[in-house]
Amino acid sequence: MSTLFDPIRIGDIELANRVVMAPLTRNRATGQLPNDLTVEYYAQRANPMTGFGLIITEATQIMPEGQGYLDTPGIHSPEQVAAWRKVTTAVHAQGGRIVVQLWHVGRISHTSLLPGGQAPVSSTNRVAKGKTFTAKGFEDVSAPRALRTDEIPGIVQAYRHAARCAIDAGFDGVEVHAANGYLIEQFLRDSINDRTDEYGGSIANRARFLVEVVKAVTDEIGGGRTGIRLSPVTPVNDAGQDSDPQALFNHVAEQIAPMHLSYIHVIEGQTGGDRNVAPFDYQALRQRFPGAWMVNNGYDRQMALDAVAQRKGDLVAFGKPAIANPDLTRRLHLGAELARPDQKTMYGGGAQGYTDYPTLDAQPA
Ligand code: 8OZ
Repeated sequence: MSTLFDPIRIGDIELANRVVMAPLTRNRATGQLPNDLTVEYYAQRANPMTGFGLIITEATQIMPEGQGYLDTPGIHSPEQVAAWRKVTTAVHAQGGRIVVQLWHVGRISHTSLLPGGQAPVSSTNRVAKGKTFTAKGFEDVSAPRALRTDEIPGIVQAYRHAARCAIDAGFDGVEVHAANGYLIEQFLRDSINDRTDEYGGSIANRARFLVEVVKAVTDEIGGGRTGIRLSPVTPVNDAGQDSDPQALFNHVAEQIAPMHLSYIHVIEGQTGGDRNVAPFDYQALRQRFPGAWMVNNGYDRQMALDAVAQRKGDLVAFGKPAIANPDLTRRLHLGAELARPDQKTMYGGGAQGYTDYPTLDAQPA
């Protein structure tokens, strides 16, 4: 029987344990570039003897038009590849593994963050109810412009290019961010997508963009280095609820199954909140997918141990605990107390609340 602390191979990537650092937006990039603090932050969490078997980076935009918040990093320019290379080198020096999360926010953005002050793009021109974080603090998201059908191949190509950049930067792979009400979910859900072209209407049409993105990324870097994050029922970012999430996501799992992805990373319930926000049969998805199954959302030690022992998941991703516990795996192994993250330093700022959380050993007794 496998435990949370046992190694696992996911696609082409060998992991020393099944404790995963979830993607966490921290808004500390310097002009869309990871910096020395970013290197230190990920390196602190990379040694699998104490830290994570796999690190998933913070959400990282695939193109300038895909940015939605202040000071998030990109993975599309030579400068960004060079800057991320320092992160991957430091993580690998600790024996760790790291994939980059590929992100396009779609309509969850603000004109002040976009090239030339342009409108965000989406599946729709209906504005989301919600706020983003800009240079002026929290502001309402801007009204989007629905992508023309002939623009969609260019976005798919941008995912492919970003995946190539990720491999050039030394990442072990990528995670396609198809969750939390961002661009891919803006196509998936009929609570948002109001298109009349071949990217709207039926489930197959609404899933077309996701399938094209995953096909392009796997063609470029291989399925064994590609994971995907899904959140079938989360309402965050004004995603609403699809009229039939089970049928929609069953179809998604069936479509991506032949591409042999390394893993699906599923957020159970409302992201960072109620795990039972809406009924959904996650195991029905899992049965349709041949790769590793990564579960996420509010897992504590016992839930994580049980999930792997009872084979409900192959891997468990931790968000907030990863912020405050660089040695989370060691603490889980020992049954030690977990430090809690400081909400005030979660988004933006410097080293405080980022690289200064102590390990158990470094803690004053
Ligand atoms: C919190 C703040 C900003 C962005 C997500 C990328 O929800 C995010 C995000 C989370 O997936």
